[in-house]
Amino acid sequence: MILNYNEKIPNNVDINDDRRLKRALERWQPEFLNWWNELGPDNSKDLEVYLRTAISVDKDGWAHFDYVKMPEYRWGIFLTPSDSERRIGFGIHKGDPVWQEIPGEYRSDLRRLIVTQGDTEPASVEQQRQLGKTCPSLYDLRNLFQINVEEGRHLWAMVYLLQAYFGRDGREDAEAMLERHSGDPDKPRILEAFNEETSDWLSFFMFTYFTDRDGKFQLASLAESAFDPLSRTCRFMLTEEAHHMFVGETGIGRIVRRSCELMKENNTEDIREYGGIDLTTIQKYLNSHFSVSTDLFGQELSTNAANYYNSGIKGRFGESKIEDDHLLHDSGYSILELLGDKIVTKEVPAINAVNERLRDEYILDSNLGVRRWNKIISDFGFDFRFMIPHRAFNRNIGQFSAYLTTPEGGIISKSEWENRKDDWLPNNNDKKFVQSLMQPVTEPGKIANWISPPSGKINRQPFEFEYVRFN
Ligand code: BYC
Ligand code: FE
Ligand code: FE
Repeated sequence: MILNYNEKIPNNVDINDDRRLKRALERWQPEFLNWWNELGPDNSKDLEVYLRTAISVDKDGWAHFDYVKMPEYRWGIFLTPSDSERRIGFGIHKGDPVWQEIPGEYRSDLRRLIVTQGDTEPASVEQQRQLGKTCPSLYDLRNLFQINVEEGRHLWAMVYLLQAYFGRDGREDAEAMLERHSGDPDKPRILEAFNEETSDWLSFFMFTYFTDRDGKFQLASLAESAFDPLSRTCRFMLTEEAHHMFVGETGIGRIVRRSCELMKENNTEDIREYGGIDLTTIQKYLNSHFSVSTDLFGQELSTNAANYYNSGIKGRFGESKIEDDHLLHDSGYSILELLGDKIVTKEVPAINAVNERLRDEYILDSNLGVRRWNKIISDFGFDFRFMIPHRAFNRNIGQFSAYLTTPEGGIISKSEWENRKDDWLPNNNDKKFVQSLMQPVTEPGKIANWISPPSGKINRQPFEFEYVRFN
């Protein structure tokens, strides 16, 4: 299915057939552009960026590459093609045809999920607003902007659902998406991980590795939804998400490679004076981003999640591939629990543990890239290994938020935490050092000293390609 770009708002959902919807979207479009110009990438409006634009929603060959000025990017509304045979895969409505309209009793839950999802998208753009000024190369600058325009499109995806299916409430929600801002003390973004500025590129790569990965798991769960337009929207968003996580994984991998080179050349682990980021510091950033992202899965035991599951509006990751009754009325799931000062496993009703199960899958998936980073280190012959901290470490949501632990998950006192936290999380010194490395490199083919060049290409263009033109 080829997408139509002749429309003011590119789409494959026939918005022309619905005058009220079209009006609402056309009214929202200039507000979105105002927001982009005010809170999107700073000082970027005249840059010509070699961007990928979706031209079809098919799995293969959906992308077109060209230079675009970002305010002229064609943000649109794209859903994967509908499958008229699709049936609800789980919960009490299992086996029924999927919904094209929202049953009244699920309206508020669905609205809340869509608003929460939508809110994260512009939030991430706001968080990354200043990063372009310190890019390590044009290749990286282009990847940052690609992610930013796609997160903008993800906002469009959720705003479309709100405006098409939730009437006046949805139109108000769409406005509010542009009124809450990351880090705003009065009107912050909804989820905590989206209220901190991403102020350096090590944080950016960790964010796209760990936090965009929450996006992957949440979107995949929503892609199972009985509400078909939500499912189809999320399926298409997932194809874009893959690139965001790729940028994170390869970004960290390239930093690790460069650090290992500097360690080898200078015969020391302490490579700061040679302008590299020592592996210990990278581990601290990993600890921080992993733990903040782990919070995004909610409480271990959640009646919200149980209700979403029962009613069919949010499923499990890979629901159709799981072999069970897809009802979860009498199955169990084992979770970690605190018993005194010990962390033990405990069997709970599976339906209450849907959030924790998703967090489990997320942690498994997070480990894969970490293993690849460790392989780089071992190939250099060094013994250092990155480790994903225990899920109890540094948490703000869920039962573990009441406790302080080591990265290994050992429960410790407040005074021990105060003594050791600077060894586990980036301290002011670390942040100052990392920030000191953030000097822009914008000459084609050149790269900052703290990161190695990419091995891959973008649309077969080499690293030396002029990915961004400054006119
Ligand atoms: N922060 O029953 P629970 C992405 C609240 S990332 C603050 O566990 P639920 C992206 C909760 O609201 C993907 N509050 O909640 C990445 C509830 O409040 P009430 C984003 C929190 O609803 C990078 C109470 O605690 N998508 O796309 O099952 C760049 C009880 O909790 C938090 C989604 O999140 C928190 N972290 O789970 C760009 C998907 N956690 O009811 C983009 C949509 C919990 O007591 N959202 N609370 O007032 C959801 O599915 C759910 O809202 C959550 C929370 C999984 C987030
Ligand atoms: Fe997104
Ligand atoms: Fe993303």
